[in-house]
Amino acid sequence: MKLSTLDKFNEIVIQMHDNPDADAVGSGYAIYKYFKSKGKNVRLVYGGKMKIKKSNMLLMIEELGIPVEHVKELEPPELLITVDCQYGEGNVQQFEAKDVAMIDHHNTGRVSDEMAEIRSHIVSCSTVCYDLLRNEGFDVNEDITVATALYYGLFMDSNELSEMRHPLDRDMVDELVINRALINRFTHANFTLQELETAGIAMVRYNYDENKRVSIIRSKPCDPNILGIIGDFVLQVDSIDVSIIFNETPDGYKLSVRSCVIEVGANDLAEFLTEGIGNGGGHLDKAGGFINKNKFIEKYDDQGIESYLFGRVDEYYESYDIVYAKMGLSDCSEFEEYEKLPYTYGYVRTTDLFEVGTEFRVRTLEGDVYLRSDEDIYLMIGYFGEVYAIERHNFKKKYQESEEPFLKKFDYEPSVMNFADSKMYSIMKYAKKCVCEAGTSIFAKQVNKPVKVFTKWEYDRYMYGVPGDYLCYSADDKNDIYLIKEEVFNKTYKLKEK
Ligand SMILES: [Mn+2]
Repeated sequence: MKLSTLDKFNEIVIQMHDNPDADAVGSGYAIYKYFKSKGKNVRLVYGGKMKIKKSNMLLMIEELGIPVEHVKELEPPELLITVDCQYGEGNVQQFEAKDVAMIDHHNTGRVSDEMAEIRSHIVSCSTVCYDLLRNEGFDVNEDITVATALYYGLFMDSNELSEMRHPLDRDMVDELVINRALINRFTHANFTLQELETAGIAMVRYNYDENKRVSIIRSKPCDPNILGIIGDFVLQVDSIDVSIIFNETPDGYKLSVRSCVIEVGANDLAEFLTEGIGNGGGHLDKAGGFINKNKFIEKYDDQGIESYLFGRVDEYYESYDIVYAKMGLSDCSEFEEYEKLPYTYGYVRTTDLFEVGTEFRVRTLEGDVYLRSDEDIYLMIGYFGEVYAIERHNFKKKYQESEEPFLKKFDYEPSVMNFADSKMYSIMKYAKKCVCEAGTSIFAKQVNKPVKVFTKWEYDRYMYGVPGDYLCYSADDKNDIYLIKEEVFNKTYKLKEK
């Protein structure tokens, strides 16, 4: 959905879920400001029995001057927009409206269309709003209260930024100019005494696997941030290396994962625990995730969530391989030669982006990579918009360069940040088409257990492959080792005929 498709409406009500949290208020306020700037008649409301009473929320609304209204009934507006929730769901009072739009990041099975923007891989609805506004050229930094509200929304939905999953979440943190002192004040008015008790009870009832040094703790329904706090605390126990804290929500389970050992990336474990039934991710030490209840039941029937988690952790620990590209592969016997299918990709000359020698960061779906612009370094833009660096001589061997612009649209547009001015630049502007030369080949094998690959490029983390993905190395550089997702591989390579 493009936000401007809603510009044709004049009487607009933005509705947050009942008992709104920081993310709902941050999202609602930003969207409210957008329509205000268009001269619309707009209101920001929530329904339900409860009036907001958490002290951090009251502070947020008061200090940022957010015009939130608690309503019992509503004159049907021309357009109702639900934010951080979806019309007709249990957590949002249903009001009549002539038209309804939705902006959300919860996974209910509904997908985006011209009246809905639903992105469940994004950790906060505030991030989704930030992206919608950015696409309209609306400068969220023009008003510090808007930037601060969006930031606080993301901050609270990502356990104080520790469980961010998507590069867009990180872009937003980098770009927003906020009132940090205020965020600090909100943070110290975060929990109620009752929540302190909930945390205490959860910690007393821990489950523990002493061989793996893993603890799994179920908490009563609570603010998701409590989970992270319990996790951080539990991880300080001398005999615990990894902790998983979870609670039940109306539509699923919210998880918080913590790890203090390098062999277990909290983000990978969160992804693994939620694979196929939700989504998860974050950082190596702190991560979060969500399991959709319907999908869980569909796949695991009547298995209890605790036993699922313990079983899944076992699977994760069972084995994964580690590959250090700089050291090469010890055994290449099972690799087969594959041919790249003719396909048009994008490429960018790093010297088109910045002057030679400029240090910059490329942000991709797989993580950040640090580079220096050089006539010899190109960036490739792959099938799903994934970006990776390639040396010019290797590029020339594999692809046919053109000066034609590469105009493909991606879900996440890869961006680069120049360290000199800390500004972000879209690389798509500089992207040109290239077609892979027939006969370009690589060696690959499908992996049957998880693998962690430390590539020869300086990523801030390892690449993580799951069974089904392909471990590859290029025919002319045995140290150029990397992973390709099964889905991408099947669409872009075929077995070479002998
Ligand atoms: Mn939210």
